Amino acid sequence: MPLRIGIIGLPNVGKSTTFNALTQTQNAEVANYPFCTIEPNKAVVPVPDDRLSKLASMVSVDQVIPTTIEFMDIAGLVEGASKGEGLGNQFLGQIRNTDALLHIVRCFEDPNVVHVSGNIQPNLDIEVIQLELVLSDLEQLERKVEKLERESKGDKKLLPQLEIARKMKTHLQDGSPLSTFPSQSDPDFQYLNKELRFLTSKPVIFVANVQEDDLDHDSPCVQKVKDTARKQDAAAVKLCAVLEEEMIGLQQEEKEDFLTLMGIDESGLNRVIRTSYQILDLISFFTFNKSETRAWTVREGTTALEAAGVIHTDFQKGFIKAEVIPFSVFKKYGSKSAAKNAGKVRIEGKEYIIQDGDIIYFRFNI
Ligand SMILES: Nc1nc2c(ncn2[C@@H]2O[C@H](COP(=O)(O)OP(=O)(O)OP(=O)(O)O)[C@@H](O)[C@H]2O)c(=O)[nH]1
Ligand SMILES: [Mg+2]
Repeated sequence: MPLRIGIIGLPNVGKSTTFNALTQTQNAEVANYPFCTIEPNKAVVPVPDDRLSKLASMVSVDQVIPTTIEFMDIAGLVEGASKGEGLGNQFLGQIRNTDALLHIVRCFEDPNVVHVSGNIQPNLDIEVIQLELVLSDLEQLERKVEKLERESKGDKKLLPQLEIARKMKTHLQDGSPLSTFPSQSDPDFQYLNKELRFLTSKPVIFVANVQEDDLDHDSPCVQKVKDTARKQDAAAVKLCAVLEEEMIGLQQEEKEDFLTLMGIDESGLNRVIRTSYQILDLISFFTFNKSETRAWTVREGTTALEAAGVIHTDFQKGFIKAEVIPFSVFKKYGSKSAAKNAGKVRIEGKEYIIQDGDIIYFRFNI
């Protein structure tokens, strides 16, 4: 199951522009990856990773299969969206199944692009969206509380869950997101969170969408977005969506020149993807055989046995051991056999904790 990210924000802030750039740029970079749009507003995007293509050239394999992220673009949220006015409610339902939210905030001035409330006030804009998320979660939770009230009459075991659900409801009624609910480790909180997939407990990356000439410094608007992010323990990224769109189709070198010209060292979209990995504690490991090199995504702390299962259940069932070479070591020796001769291929067991950049060969017997 790829990592899923939902894009949210007010109307006309650049969500679809960012989405389009994300889906097309990354596709152009990894040319032989089958780009797929599941639905018009949903796309699976390869995760850019230089190490993967380097590995492929070292082992002379043409087929490169990157790991992926799924992005979902929804229509702009307006005040009242959570109450089901228009299609709002339905949109929020679409992003319940995501792992994180990309909250796009407009920081660009453009008289030709209407701002819903007349002018740009990042703090207020963010509040409007976050309130809608709170209200949507509250609605979910109210239904759950009613259900638990009925069911707990016959099943007293449900009373602790009802109690925590009521506390969560009060928390939301105060306008607070569930990410700040005090008892995060309570098993009933975790159970409810998993079942109802609350929007306000998802990690958030704020994206300040700026105009071109604000890319090389933080405008007051960007500073406000970053302040808000810091207060909420969230991440923040600055980008210019229309510029990212313009970079679609450029060759790697042209792209680098373009970025230098703009005074930045990395495209905003790469940064979005990298930040998503960071906030979700995700890492990549690599495998290769005669026909393909491939990247895989796991959470930090994943064991070799679990990682084997990500590839194939047979790898897990028949797990014998894992041969591990960190990417940096592989790069130094240039091939598996050279690394082996130097005694640099480690043999690890089921409990080994996968490290970012590990190149792994699973030995299994089925
Ligand atoms: N000047 C400028 N215009 C932008 C930028 N990003 C987006 N736009 C323009 O803003 C308009 C709306 O952009 P979209 O990406 O469609 O906005 P959206 O957030 O998806 O809007 P809804 O789907 O209606 O909620 C388009 O005309 C874009 O070209 C930017 O960085 N600078
Ligand atoms: Mg849109």
